[in-house]
Amino acid sequence: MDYYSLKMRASQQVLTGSEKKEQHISGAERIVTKESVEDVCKAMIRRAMTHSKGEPDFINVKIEKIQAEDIQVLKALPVTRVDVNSAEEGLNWAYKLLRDAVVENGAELTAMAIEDFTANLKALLRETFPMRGAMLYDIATGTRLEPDRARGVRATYMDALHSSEVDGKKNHFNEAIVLATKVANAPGIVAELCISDDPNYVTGYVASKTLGYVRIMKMKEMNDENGGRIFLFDSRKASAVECIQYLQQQKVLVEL
Ligand code: PML
Repeated sequence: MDYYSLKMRASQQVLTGSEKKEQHISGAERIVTKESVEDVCKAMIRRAMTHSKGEPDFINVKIEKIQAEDIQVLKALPVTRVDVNSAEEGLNWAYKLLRDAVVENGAELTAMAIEDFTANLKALLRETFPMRGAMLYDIATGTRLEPDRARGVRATYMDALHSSEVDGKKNHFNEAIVLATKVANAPGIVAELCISDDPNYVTGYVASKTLGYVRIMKMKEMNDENGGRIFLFDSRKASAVECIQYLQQQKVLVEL
């Protein structure tokens, strides 16, 4: 069977002072069969043109053929949820779960001492807010490993298996479980923390192969556009090059 990777990104030029800057409006990606290519493209363009962030003046759609044998099929991480009464409680849950994941990984050897762990994470999270992609943080050395710190690392080439449906709307959960499953399976990844940058979406998650995908129902206040992703990585288990190569190049379909 022939598969195609479809990627869309839309942006707008905005004037900040005397400088023109490109502002991201919308992005989406799918891996679909040949029959769905046209309809999915149409839906992606509709998504870009009707986005609440504004009307884009640049839309790029990239279509690439993929060989079926180059696709890795993964089982989705098991999903659980944590209901909380406040964003603070949600964040504390996230820090605790990440601590558990790091401890299981052999905490006494990490540069992040357990008592400093939460403070460290809070600071790292703030650093991710302006980044487009995720932070890749090495728990063995306490250093950031993204080749481009402003851009971060982006996990790409993934979709849900058999998801040939044409849906122009963003479904945060569906897209996130696919991404989190791919990330958790990347070489050297210990865990992931995600808070959405959508000001209208307060649910986030912590994920790892051992924790599964833990939805934390509130991790920030409504109307807050600060969000980010941190990939906790262990350089004793794999090289950063190997991990980034998997995140950015390996084609993955996730069985939900
Ligand atoms: C994003 O906006 O890309 C992050 C989505 C997080 C989804 C969390 C969930 O609903 O499980």
